[in-house]
Amino acid sequence: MQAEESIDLRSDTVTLPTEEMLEAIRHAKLGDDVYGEDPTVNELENLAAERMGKDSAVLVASGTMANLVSLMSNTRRGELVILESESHMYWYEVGGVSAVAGLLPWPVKSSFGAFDPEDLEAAIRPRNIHFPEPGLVCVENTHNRHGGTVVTPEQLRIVSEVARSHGLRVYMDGARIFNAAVALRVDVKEFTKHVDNLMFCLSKGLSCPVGSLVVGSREFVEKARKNRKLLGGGMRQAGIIAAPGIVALEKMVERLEEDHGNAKLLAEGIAKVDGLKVDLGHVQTNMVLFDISGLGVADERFLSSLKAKGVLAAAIAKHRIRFVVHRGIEREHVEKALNAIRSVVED
Ligand code: TLP
Repeated sequence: MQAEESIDLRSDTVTLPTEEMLEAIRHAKLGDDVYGEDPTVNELENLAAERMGKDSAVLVASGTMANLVSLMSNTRRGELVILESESHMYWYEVGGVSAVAGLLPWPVKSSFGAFDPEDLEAAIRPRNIHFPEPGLVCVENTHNRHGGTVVTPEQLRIVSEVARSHGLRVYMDGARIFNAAVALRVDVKEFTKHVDNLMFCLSKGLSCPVGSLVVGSREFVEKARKNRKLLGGGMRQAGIIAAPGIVALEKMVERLEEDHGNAKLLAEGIAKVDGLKVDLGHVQTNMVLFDISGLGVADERFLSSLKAKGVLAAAIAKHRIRFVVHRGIEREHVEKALNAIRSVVED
Protein backbone atom coordinates (compact mmCIF):
# COMPACT_ATOMS: atom_id res chain seq x y z
CA MET A 1 0.00 0.00 0.00
CA GLN A 2 1.24 3.47 -0.72
CA ALA A 3 -0.65 5.72 1.73
CA GLU A 4 -0.45 3.47 4.83
CA GLU A 5 -3.88 4.12 6.16
CA SER A 6 -5.84 4.21 2.88
CA ILE A 7 -6.82 1.50 0.46
CA ASP A 8 -6.40 3.43 -2.75
CA LEU A 9 -8.65 2.05 -5.46
CA ARG A 10 -8.83 5.27 -7.51
CA SER A 11 -6.44 4.06 -10.18
CA ASP A 12 -3.47 1.82 -10.99
CA THR A 13 -1.63 5.08 -11.73
CA VAL A 14 -0.98 5.38 -7.97
CA THR A 15 1.45 2.42 -7.93
CA LEU A 16 4.93 3.09 -6.59
CA PRO A 17 8.16 1.64 -8.04
CA THR A 18 9.58 -1.62 -6.65
CA GLU A 19 12.93 -1.78 -4.84
CA GLU A 20 14.41 -3.39 -7.94
CA MET A 21 13.22 -0.45 -10.04
CA LEU A 22 14.80 2.03 -7.63
CA GLU A 23 18.07 0.07 -7.81
CA ALA A 24 17.88 0.04 -11.60
CA ILE A 25 17.43 3.83 -11.60
CA ARG A 26 20.44 4.22 -9.32
CA HIS A 27 22.68 2.19 -11.62
CA ALA A 28 21.30 3.20 -15.04
CA LYS A 29 23.84 4.16 -17.71
CA LEU A 30 22.81 7.61 -18.92
CA GLY A 31 23.35 9.86 -21.92
CA ASP A 32 21.53 12.59 -23.84
CA ASP A 33 18.48 10.95 -25.37
CA VAL A 34 17.73 13.86 -27.70
CA TYR A 35 21.02 12.88 -29.38
CA GLY A 36 19.90 9.23 -29.18
CA GLU A 37 22.76 8.59 -26.75
CA ASP A 38 21.05 7.27 -23.65
CA PRO A 39 21.89 3.54 -23.67
CA THR A 40 19.15 2.68 -21.16
CA VAL A 41 16.46 4.43 -23.20
CA ASN A 42 17.72 2.69 -26.34
CA GLU A 43 17.58 -0.66 -24.59
CA LEU A 44 14.01 -0.08 -23.38
CA GLU A 45 12.85 1.12 -26.81
CA ASN A 46 14.35 -1.95 -28.49
CA LEU A 47 12.82 -4.25 -25.91
CA ALA A 48 9.38 -2.62 -26.27
CA ALA A 49 9.47 -2.89 -30.07
CA GLU A 50 10.50 -6.53 -29.83
CA ARG A 51 7.75 -7.39 -27.29
CA MET A 52 5.14 -5.74 -29.49
CA GLY A 53 6.40 -7.29 -32.71
CA LYS A 54 7.03 -3.92 -34.39
CA ASP A 55 10.13 -2.17 -35.81
CA SER A 56 10.68 0.64 -33.34
CA ALA A 57 9.51 2.42 -30.22
CA VAL A 58 9.93 5.81 -28.58
CA LEU A 59 9.64 6.64 -24.88
CA VAL A 60 7.31 9.52 -23.97
CA ALA A 61 6.34 11.18 -20.73
CA SER A 62 2.75 9.96 -20.35
CA GLY A 63 -0.12 8.06 -21.92
CA THR A 64 -1.74 11.32 -22.94
CA MET A 65 1.42 12.44 -24.70
CA ALA A 66 1.70 9.01 -26.36
CA ASN A 67 -1.81 9.30 -27.76
CA LEU A 68 -1.28 12.87 -28.94
CA VAL A 69 2.06 12.14 -30.59
CA SER A 70 0.51 9.08 -32.27
CA LEU A 71 -2.50 11.02 -33.56
CA MET A 72 -0.16 13.67 -34.99
CA SER A 73 2.11 11.06 -36.55
CA ASN A 74 -0.71 9.07 -38.18
CA THR A 75 -2.69 11.94 -39.73
CA ARG A 76 -2.65 15.37 -41.31
CA ARG A 77 -4.42 18.33 -39.71
CA GLY A 78 -8.07 18.64 -40.70
CA GLU A 79 -8.60 14.92 -41.10
CA LEU A 80 -11.28 12.92 -39.35
CA VAL A 81 -10.36 10.42 -36.65
CA ILE A 82 -12.75 7.67 -35.63
CA LEU A 83 -12.71 7.15 -31.87
CA GLU A 84 -14.76 4.97 -29.59
CA SER A 85 -17.38 7.20 -27.95
CA GLU A 86 -16.24 6.31 -24.39
CA SER A 87 -12.55 6.36 -25.20
CA HIS A 88 -9.91 8.00 -23.04
CA MET A 89 -8.76 10.10 -26.01
CA TYR A 90 -12.26 11.50 -26.40
CA TRP A 91 -13.05 11.99 -22.71
CA TYR A 92 -9.95 12.68 -20.72
CA GLU A 93 -7.21 14.22 -22.84
CA VAL A 94 -8.27 17.86 -22.68
CA GLY A 95 -9.47 17.77 -26.28
CA GLY A 96 -5.88 17.52 -27.55
CA VAL A 97 -7.21 15.62 -30.55
CA SER A 98 -8.68 18.92 -31.81
CA ALA A 99 -6.83 21.56 -29.83
CA VAL A 100 -3.35 20.30 -30.70
CA ALA A 101 -3.57 17.61 -33.40
CA GLY A 102 -6.17 19.64 -35.38
CA LEU A 103 -8.41 16.64 -36.06
CA LEU A 104 -12.16 16.16 -36.13
CA PRO A 105 -13.02 13.43 -33.61
CA TRP A 106 -15.85 11.20 -34.82
CA PRO A 107 -17.14 9.14 -31.91
CA VAL A 108 -18.63 5.71 -32.64
CA LYS A 109 -20.38 3.56 -30.03
CA SER A 110 -19.14 0.06 -29.38
CA SER A 111 -19.90 -3.01 -27.35
CA PHE A 112 -17.39 -2.86 -24.48
CA GLY A 113 -14.73 -1.36 -26.76
CA ALA A 114 -15.29 -3.53 -29.85
CA PHE A 115 -16.83 -1.74 -32.83
CA ASP A 116 -19.61 -3.41 -34.74
CA PRO A 117 -18.10 -3.61 -38.25
CA GLU A 118 -21.30 -2.13 -39.73
CA ASP A 119 -21.14 0.91 -37.44
CA LEU A 120 -17.50 1.38 -38.33
CA GLU A 121 -18.24 1.01 -42.02
CA ALA A 122 -21.01 3.64 -41.71
CA ALA A 123 -18.67 6.09 -39.95
CA ILE A 124 -16.12 5.91 -42.77
CA ARG A 125 -17.98 8.17 -45.17
CA PRO A 126 -17.16 8.18 -48.86
CA ARG A 127 -14.64 10.70 -50.10
CA ASN A 128 -16.66 13.79 -51.02
CA ILE A 129 -15.91 17.51 -51.49
CA HIS A 130 -17.96 18.31 -48.36
CA PHE A 131 -16.38 15.86 -45.97
CA PRO A 132 -13.09 15.90 -44.09
CA GLU A 133 -10.67 13.24 -45.29
CA PRO A 134 -10.84 10.15 -43.06
CA GLY A 135 -7.50 9.78 -41.34
CA LEU A 136 -7.41 7.04 -38.71
CA VAL A 137 -9.38 4.49 -36.70
CA CYS A 138 -8.57 4.22 -32.98
CA VAL A 139 -9.32 1.46 -30.50
CA GLU A 140 -8.66 1.26 -26.75
CA ASN A 141 -7.56 -1.98 -25.10
CA THR A 142 -8.30 -2.71 -22.31
CA HIS A 143 -11.18 -0.29 -22.36
CA ASN A 144 -11.15 2.02 -19.37
CA ARG A 145 -14.68 3.50 -19.24
CA HIS A 146 -16.22 0.13 -20.06
CA GLY A 147 -14.52 -1.27 -16.96
CA GLY A 148 -11.20 -2.67 -18.19
CA THR A 149 -12.79 -4.90 -20.80
CA VAL A 150 -10.71 -6.76 -23.34
CA VAL A 151 -11.11 -6.21 -27.08
CA THR A 152 -10.15 -9.67 -28.35
CA PRO A 153 -7.65 -10.32 -31.13
CA GLU A 154 -10.51 -11.53 -33.33
CA GLN A 155 -12.49 -8.31 -32.74
CA LEU A 156 -9.37 -6.31 -33.56
CA ARG A 157 -8.85 -8.33 -36.73
CA ILE A 158 -12.36 -7.44 -37.91
CA VAL A 159 -11.90 -3.72 -37.13
CA SER A 160 -8.62 -3.70 -38.95
CA GLU A 161 -10.09 -5.48 -41.96
CA VAL A 162 -12.79 -2.79 -42.29
CA ALA A 163 -10.30 0.07 -41.77
CA ARG A 164 -7.76 -1.33 -44.21
CA SER A 165 -10.42 -1.95 -46.86
CA HIS A 166 -10.81 1.86 -46.83
CA GLY A 167 -7.07 2.49 -46.80
CA LEU A 168 -7.12 3.57 -43.14
CA ARG A 169 -4.65 2.75 -40.42
CA VAL A 170 -5.61 1.41 -37.00
CA TYR A 171 -4.05 2.84 -33.85
CA MET A 172 -4.47 1.23 -30.43
CA ASP A 173 -4.43 3.05 -27.11
CA GLY A 174 -2.99 0.03 -25.38
CA ALA A 175 -2.34 1.79 -22.07
CA ARG A 176 -3.23 -1.54 -20.39
CA ILE A 177 -2.61 -3.96 -23.26
CA PHE A 178 -0.63 -6.31 -21.00
CA ASN A 179 -3.73 -6.68 -18.82
CA ALA A 180 -5.59 -7.83 -21.93
CA ALA A 181 -2.85 -10.31 -22.86
CA VAL A 182 -2.64 -11.71 -19.33
CA ALA A 183 -6.45 -11.99 -19.10
CA LEU A 184 -6.64 -14.08 -22.27
CA ARG A 185 -3.31 -15.84 -21.56
CA VAL A 186 -1.97 -15.01 -25.00
CA ASP A 187 1.16 -13.26 -26.20
CA VAL A 188 0.65 -9.51 -26.53
CA LYS A 189 1.58 -9.80 -30.23
CA GLU A 190 -1.76 -11.55 -30.82
CA PHE A 191 -3.30 -8.09 -30.30
CA THR A 192 -0.61 -5.88 -31.77
CA LYS A 193 -0.39 -7.76 -35.07
CA HIS A 194 -3.83 -6.37 -36.00
CA VAL A 195 -2.95 -2.70 -35.51
CA ASP A 196 -0.51 -0.46 -37.35
CA ASN A 197 0.80 1.18 -34.23
CA LEU A 198 0.03 1.58 -30.55
CA MET A 199 1.07 2.94 -27.23
CA PHE A 200 1.30 1.24 -23.85
CA CYS A 201 1.92 2.64 -20.37
CA LEU A 202 4.66 1.74 -17.94
CA SER A 203 3.14 3.77 -15.16
CA LYS A 204 -0.10 1.90 -14.53
CA GLY A 205 -0.32 -1.77 -13.50
CA LEU A 206 3.36 -2.25 -14.41
CA SER A 207 4.19 0.07 -11.47
CA CYS A 208 6.76 2.40 -13.03
CA PRO A 209 6.84 5.98 -11.82
CA VAL A 210 6.68 7.58 -15.29
CA GLY A 211 6.46 6.80 -18.97
CA SER A 212 4.70 5.29 -21.96
CA LEU A 213 5.97 3.88 -25.25
CA VAL A 214 4.78 4.61 -28.77
CA VAL A 215 5.44 1.59 -30.98
CA GLY A 216 5.16 0.98 -34.72
CA SER A 217 6.99 1.04 -38.03
CA ARG A 218 10.37 2.74 -38.33
CA GLU A 219 8.91 5.58 -40.38
CA PHE A 220 6.02 6.16 -37.95
CA VAL A 221 8.29 6.16 -34.89
CA GLU A 222 10.65 8.63 -36.57
CA LYS A 223 7.71 11.00 -37.01
CA ALA A 224 6.61 10.34 -33.43
CA ARG A 225 10.09 11.24 -32.19
CA LYS A 226 9.92 14.53 -34.06
CA ASN A 227 6.40 15.25 -32.76
CA ARG A 228 7.50 14.41 -29.22
CA LYS A 229 10.19 17.10 -29.62
CA LEU A 230 7.61 19.52 -31.03
CA LEU A 231 5.52 19.09 -27.87
CA GLY A 232 8.53 19.72 -25.66
CA GLY A 233 8.80 16.07 -24.73
CA GLY A 234 12.40 15.45 -25.82
CA MET A 235 14.03 14.30 -22.58
CA ARG A 236 17.74 14.27 -21.84
CA GLN A 237 19.07 11.68 -19.34
CA ALA A 238 15.80 9.79 -19.61
CA GLY A 239 17.52 6.52 -18.68
CA ILE A 240 16.30 7.15 -15.14
CA ILE A 241 12.77 6.71 -16.51
CA ALA A 242 13.68 3.88 -18.86
CA ALA A 243 15.53 1.75 -16.28
CA PRO A 244 12.41 0.81 -14.28
CA GLY A 245 10.62 0.30 -17.62
CA ILE A 246 13.04 -2.52 -18.45
CA VAL A 247 12.37 -4.11 -15.05
CA ALA A 248 8.63 -3.72 -15.72
CA LEU A 249 8.74 -5.51 -19.07
CA GLU A 250 10.88 -8.30 -17.72
CA LYS A 251 9.32 -8.85 -14.29
CA MET A 252 5.97 -7.15 -13.82
CA VAL A 253 3.72 -8.47 -16.57
CA GLU A 254 2.80 -11.90 -15.24
CA ARG A 255 1.85 -10.57 -11.82
CA LEU A 256 -1.05 -8.61 -13.35
CA GLU A 257 -2.94 -11.87 -13.00
CA GLU A 258 -3.00 -11.32 -9.20
CA ASP A 259 -4.69 -7.97 -9.74
CA HIS A 260 -7.29 -9.60 -11.96
CA GLY A 261 -7.97 -12.25 -9.30
CA ASN A 262 -8.37 -9.59 -6.62
CA ALA A 263 -10.66 -7.52 -8.85
CA LYS A 264 -12.87 -10.59 -9.29
CA LEU A 265 -13.03 -11.14 -5.53
CA LEU A 266 -13.90 -7.53 -4.97
CA ALA A 267 -16.63 -7.66 -7.64
CA GLU A 268 -18.11 -10.88 -6.23
CA GLY A 269 -18.25 -9.29 -2.78
CA ILE A 270 -19.90 -6.14 -4.14
CA ALA A 271 -22.47 -8.20 -6.05
CA LYS A 272 -23.69 -9.60 -2.71
CA VAL A 273 -24.40 -6.17 -1.22
CA ASP A 274 -28.03 -5.01 -1.45
CA GLY A 275 -28.39 -1.81 -3.45
CA LEU A 276 -25.17 -2.31 -5.45
CA LYS A 277 -25.08 -3.71 -8.96
CA VAL A 278 -22.08 -5.09 -10.77
CA ASP A 279 -21.88 -6.83 -14.13
CA LEU A 280 -19.64 -9.74 -13.15
CA GLY A 281 -19.26 -10.99 -16.72
CA HIS A 282 -17.48 -7.79 -17.63
CA VAL A 283 -15.01 -7.76 -14.78
CA GLN A 284 -12.26 -9.08 -17.02
CA THR A 285 -9.07 -7.41 -15.80
CA ASN A 286 -8.16 -5.06 -12.93
CA MET A 287 -11.22 -2.80 -12.84
CA VAL A 288 -14.60 -3.07 -11.17
CA LEU A 289 -17.44 -0.75 -12.15
CA PHE A 290 -20.56 -0.80 -10.03
CA ASP A 291 -23.83 1.04 -9.84
CA ILE A 292 -25.05 2.62 -6.61
CA SER A 293 -28.39 4.00 -7.83
CA GLY A 294 -30.18 1.46 -5.59
CA LEU A 295 -28.83 3.23 -2.49
CA GLY A 296 -30.62 6.51 -3.15
CA VAL A 297 -27.64 8.64 -2.05
CA ALA A 298 -25.50 11.14 -3.94
CA ASP A 299 -22.23 9.80 -5.32
CA GLU A 300 -20.23 12.37 -3.33
CA ARG A 301 -21.81 11.15 -0.09
CA PHE A 302 -21.04 7.50 -0.91
CA LEU A 303 -17.45 8.35 -1.84
CA SER A 304 -16.85 10.54 1.21
CA SER A 305 -18.29 7.91 3.57
CA LEU A 306 -16.04 5.33 1.96
CA LYS A 307 -13.08 7.66 2.30
CA ALA A 308 -13.86 8.15 5.99
CA LYS A 309 -13.47 4.37 6.32
CA GLY A 310 -10.12 4.44 4.52
CA VAL A 311 -11.15 3.45 1.00
CA LEU A 312 -10.52 5.78 -1.93
CA ALA A 313 -12.49 5.47 -5.17
CA ALA A 314 -13.86 7.65 -7.96
CA ALA A 315 -17.15 8.06 -9.84
CA ILE A 316 -16.89 7.84 -13.63
CA ALA A 317 -20.52 8.78 -14.29
CA LYS A 318 -23.64 9.40 -12.23
CA HIS A 319 -24.02 6.53 -9.74
CA ARG A 320 -21.19 4.64 -11.41
CA ILE A 321 -18.20 3.99 -9.19
CA ARG A 322 -14.85 2.65 -10.37
CA PHE A 323 -12.39 0.57 -8.37
CA VAL A 324 -9.00 -0.21 -9.87
CA VAL A 325 -6.89 -3.00 -8.38
CA HIS A 326 -3.08 -2.87 -8.57
CA ARG A 327 0.14 -4.02 -6.94
CA GLY A 328 -0.61 -2.03 -3.78
CA ILE A 329 -3.82 -3.98 -3.20
CA GLU A 330 -3.59 -7.41 -1.66
CA ARG A 331 -6.23 -9.88 -0.65
CA GLU A 332 -6.47 -8.46 2.86
CA HIS A 333 -7.13 -5.01 1.39
CA VAL A 334 -9.93 -6.48 -0.71
CA GLU A 335 -11.51 -7.90 2.47
CA LYS A 336 -11.10 -4.58 4.28
CA ALA A 337 -12.55 -2.65 1.35
CA LEU A 338 -15.56 -4.98 1.26
CA ASN A 339 -16.11 -4.51 5.00
CA ALA A 340 -15.95 -0.75 4.52
CA ILE A 341 -18.48 -0.91 1.66
CA ARG A 342 -20.88 -3.06 3.69
CA SER A 343 -20.66 -0.72 6.63
CA VAL A 344 -21.21 2.39 4.46
CA VAL A 345 -24.26 0.79 2.83
CA GLU A 346 -25.71 -0.23 6.23
CA ASP A 347 -25.23 3.31 7.56
N1 TLP B 1 -6.21 6.94 -17.31
C1 TLP B 1 -6.34 7.46 -15.97
C2 TLP B 1 -7.16 8.75 -15.94
O1 TLP B 1 -6.70 9.66 -16.87
C3 TLP B 1 -8.61 8.55 -16.17
C4 TLP B 1 -6.95 6.40 -15.08
O2 TLP B 1 -6.90 6.60 -13.86
O3 TLP B 1 -7.45 5.38 -15.59
N2 TLP B 1 -5.25 5.80 -22.11
C5 TLP B 1 -5.97 5.15 -21.18
C6 TLP B 1 -6.83 4.00 -21.60
C7 TLP B 1 -5.92 5.53 -19.83
O4 TLP B 1 -6.65 4.88 -18.94
C8 TLP B 1 -5.08 6.61 -19.47
C9 TLP B 1 -5.01 7.08 -18.03
C10 TLP B 1 -4.34 7.26 -20.46
C11 TLP B 1 -4.47 6.83 -21.78
C12 TLP B 1 -3.46 8.45 -20.18
O5 TLP B 1 -2.35 8.10 -19.43
P1 TLP B 1 -1.58 9.23 -18.56
O6 TLP B 1 -2.36 9.38 -17.29
O7 TLP B 1 -0.22 8.62 -18.35
O8 TLP B 1 -1.52 10.47 -19.36
